[in-house]
Amino acid sequence: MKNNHVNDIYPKLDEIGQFIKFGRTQLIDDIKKSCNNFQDNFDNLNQKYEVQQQESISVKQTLETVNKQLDTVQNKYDLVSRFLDAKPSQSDSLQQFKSLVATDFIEFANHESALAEEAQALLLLQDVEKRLEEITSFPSIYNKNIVAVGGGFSAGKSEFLNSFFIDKELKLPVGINPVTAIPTYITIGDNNSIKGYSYKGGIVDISTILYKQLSHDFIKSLGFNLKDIAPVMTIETSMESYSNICFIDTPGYNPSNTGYTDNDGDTSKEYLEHANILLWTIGIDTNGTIPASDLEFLENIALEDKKIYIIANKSDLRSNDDIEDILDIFEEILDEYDIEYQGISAFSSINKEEITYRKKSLFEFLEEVNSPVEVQESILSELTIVFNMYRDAIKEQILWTSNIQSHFKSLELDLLESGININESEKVDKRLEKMRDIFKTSHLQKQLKDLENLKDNIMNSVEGVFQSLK
Ligand SMILES: Nc1nc2c(ncn2[C@@H]2O[C@H](COP(=O)(O)OP(=O)(O)OP(=O)(O)O)[C@@H](O)[C@H]2O)c(=O)[nH]1
Ligand SMILES: [Mg+2]
Repeated sequence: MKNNHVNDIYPKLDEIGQFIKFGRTQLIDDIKKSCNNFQDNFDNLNQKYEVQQQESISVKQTLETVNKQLDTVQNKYDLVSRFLDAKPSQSDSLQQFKSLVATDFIEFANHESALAEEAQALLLLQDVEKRLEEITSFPSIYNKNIVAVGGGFSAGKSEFLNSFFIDKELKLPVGINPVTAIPTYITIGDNNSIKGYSYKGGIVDISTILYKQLSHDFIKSLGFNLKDIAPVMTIETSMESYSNICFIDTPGYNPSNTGYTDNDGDTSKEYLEHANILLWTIGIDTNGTIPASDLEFLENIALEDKKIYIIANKSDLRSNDDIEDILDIFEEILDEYDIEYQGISAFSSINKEEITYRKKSLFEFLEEVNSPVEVQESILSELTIVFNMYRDAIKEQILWTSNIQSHFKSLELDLLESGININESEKVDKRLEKMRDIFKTSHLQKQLKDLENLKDNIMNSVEGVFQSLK
């Protein structure tokens, strides 16, 4: 690059040379030489400057990369420490219920001997306790019908659920490698909300940006299985319908063995087994039939009390003729395997459309299962059954004891009638007094009262648990 100021000097020097006709050409040449040297130095410096500028750009880029890596490490560290630190939410009413069962109920049961099925009653109470714990941990889920989405890895389970989301900013992570690692409950909500649940029952808020990264690859980069400390996630987002449904996105039951996918099959099974409604997804891009391993998996989960609906996903990648043929084959196999299905939908999750269906449309099926669930009523009536069992048993015992007492009375009268006055024999009198004492009903009447008190307290604590969710 030429320095403009140096360039300007040359014509001016020539002008001066002509003006001072003293033959000072030597001086002018010297000045020109100095100017040339200056130009050379300037060029050199300029080159160095450009090299340094390049170096500084590359240093900046390296710094940016390092900063990004640092951010990622920091985010991972934050996430893990938040999960480890999260405390379970405490509901006073739930604590009260637990203590009523652990102390008051046990004490009552120890004193009471009328009920033969005591163990069954305790199991029922423990089951209610477990359900109340779940309800307080997942308040957005308790009154919903659970619809689990299952299937082989990459069948398009997550993409299928994404097709219901209105806000495109929020997406379940999808991809061609095993993606879904942590089962996720999805319910309708006005705002996006993503929460992770720690192994201790604590809750961690997760940003949409971080959530997008929570794939098997991310977990692999952590170096340990995040699922061990964060076994489940929940998402609330706007959907057009399904206010009474909670979908569950599950990991593929048969992932290829990369990263921490080993127990995905167990996780998948656990969640699918607990759901009453099952959407079984098969990617018909690669499958023209129901894979044998799918059938084997389905045979191993109790389907009898479940409604199962089949999604023939990725139908956009097949011709209409192909789709009809595939659905024919699906129907044949399902019948052959005695799997009672509600319907089959040839669906495209990418295009969010149902191309055709057998038996019942997917949307009709989902509308059908979108009915309200009365959890509070069902728990209260379960508890009522337990207390009625006790009440009936105690009442029966009171009746039996009263019967014996009246027999004693009759016996006394009979003896009197036959001329034997028992009051004359102190021995007989004492013995009878003891017998009357054994067969008195006052302690049973007290148990009945205690039972009513216990019932009131337990019922109130359950109502308190539900009240705290509102
Ligand atoms: N063309 C087309 N591609 C789809 C469709 N559904 C899913 N895909 C693609 O298939 C790939 C796998 O989809 P996912 O939703 O991640 O599959 P998945 O069953 O959740 O997989 P895992 O969580 O790993 O078990 C992704 O690249 C999706 O974009 C569809 O209906 N049509
Ligand atoms: Mg998935």
